[in-house]
Amino acid sequence: MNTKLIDWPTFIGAFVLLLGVVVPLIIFPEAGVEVVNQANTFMTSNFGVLYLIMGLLVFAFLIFVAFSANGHILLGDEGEKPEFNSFSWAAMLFAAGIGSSILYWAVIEWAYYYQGPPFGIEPESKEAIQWSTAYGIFHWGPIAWAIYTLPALPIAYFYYVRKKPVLKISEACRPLLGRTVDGPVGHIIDILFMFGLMGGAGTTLALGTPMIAEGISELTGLEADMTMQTFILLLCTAIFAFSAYSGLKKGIKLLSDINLWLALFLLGFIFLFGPTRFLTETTTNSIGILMDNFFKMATWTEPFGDIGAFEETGFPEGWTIFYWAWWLVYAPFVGLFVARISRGRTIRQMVLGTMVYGTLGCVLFFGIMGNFGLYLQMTGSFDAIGYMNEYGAPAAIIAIIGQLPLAKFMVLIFTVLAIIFLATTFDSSSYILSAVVQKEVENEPLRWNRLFWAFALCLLPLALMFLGGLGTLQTASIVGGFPLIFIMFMLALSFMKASNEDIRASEGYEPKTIHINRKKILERLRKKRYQQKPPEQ
Ligand code: NM2
Repeated sequence: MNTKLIDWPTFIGAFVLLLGVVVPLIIFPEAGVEVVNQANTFMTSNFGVLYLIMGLLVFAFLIFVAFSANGHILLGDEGEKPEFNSFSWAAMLFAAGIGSSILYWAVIEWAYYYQGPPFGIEPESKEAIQWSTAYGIFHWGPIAWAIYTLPALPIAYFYYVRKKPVLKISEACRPLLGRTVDGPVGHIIDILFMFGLMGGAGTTLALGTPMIAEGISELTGLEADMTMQTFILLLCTAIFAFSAYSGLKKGIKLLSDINLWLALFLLGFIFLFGPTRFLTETTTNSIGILMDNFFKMATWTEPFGDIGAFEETGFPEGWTIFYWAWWLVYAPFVGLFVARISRGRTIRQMVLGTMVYGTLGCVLFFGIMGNFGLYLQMTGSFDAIGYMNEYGAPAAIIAIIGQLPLAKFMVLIFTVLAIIFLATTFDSSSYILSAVVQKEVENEPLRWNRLFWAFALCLLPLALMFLGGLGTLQTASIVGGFPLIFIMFMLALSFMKASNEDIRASEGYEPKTIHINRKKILERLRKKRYQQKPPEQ
């Protein structure tokens, strides 16, 4: 076992932090639930607005970058063409950023909004239906994808412009922090990034596992209990471990490709054999609602709830704030990946590409799967909400899929899809976690190191599932995401600093202000008109 390559302070720091959270939760589950819920309320009610402001600022910043001089920078050498065509690029982007959670939330998110809408709207009213179709797309839309893209800016810039491969987030802060990243500050940044990612993956794995368990239970008749859930988590780690260990590097790539086709098949099937027109119309309509209310949704803090003027629903804390935190904890990790696949694109293409393609992909899932559930509910053919309130969300998700023609087969496809998604989450997260704790990475992180983090990743979701409750799962991301708010700002500043310096230093660079000479233009126009005149007879 090669241990010389390991950056021990980061390795131990991150693992101790993880154990420091998980062990007390398992030893004192009851007090644990209490503490976790208090942490959730404390963070979201005091600092919730910070997450919302961060979301808006990141969105505005990326639009600014895309259309500024910095947006024209090519990520590569002069004249280089994009390494991947747009379709593969978008597919890889989606595969990296999206996991089993989209299967979970696309199917069921509307039911939560319908029962607990924002803006003081009557639950289960006609108005609530409208919002329930739009909010899912919002939480998986342009702001969310902007959060994903920001860390890709400095990382891609260092990779392809300054030609310095970066695998650590601390390294991406170097232009701003200088030498200090070589000391404890750098370790702290990396540990916080790892802690966030473990929190985010914890939320993903703890949501996905019970859903897979329900799918297997539906197919085999076995009970979806904690034993089965533990077994599933270990199975997914094992699938991944096997492919990592046997050197089947292509194994995971193959799994992601299978996943892409299975997902397209599932979406196509629901769209064609489900209520096609309803799905199309409702999705189109919800895009309109989203565009009309984009900023209202992005800034809804339920401001009058605290003083009793409004009934307090906890909508922003339970949803928008939680979601921004959840995207945030994955952001540096997805950023590393987006950077890697963006060689030969301009910064503007990379930024607009993630925001547009990412959002479109999510619209497909939510528009087709979510509105299918809504359709069943509205037409009275299946009471998804009643089912959810009685048996829980994971069971309701499987039951909704079970309403399709060829029910068993579709549940099988859905479950396999979720399992592969989960295995690829283990693969990619453990890759990054192990790479961050190494001083150097040649081709691949050390095998034992990777397996270590893959198994470490099981700990938090096991504890969270054991405690139970959606709020508990959300807390992992919300708490883990908090320090990342500040790291995001550092990443943005680092990028601006480095790229502005280089732009200024570039030979022949001239500021892009164009001075309009009105006189000349008028003259030219006059000449043109004269030329166009038909020759006089
Ligand atoms: N996000 C996209 O399981 C997953 O889909 C991982 C979750 C941040 C909500 C990402």
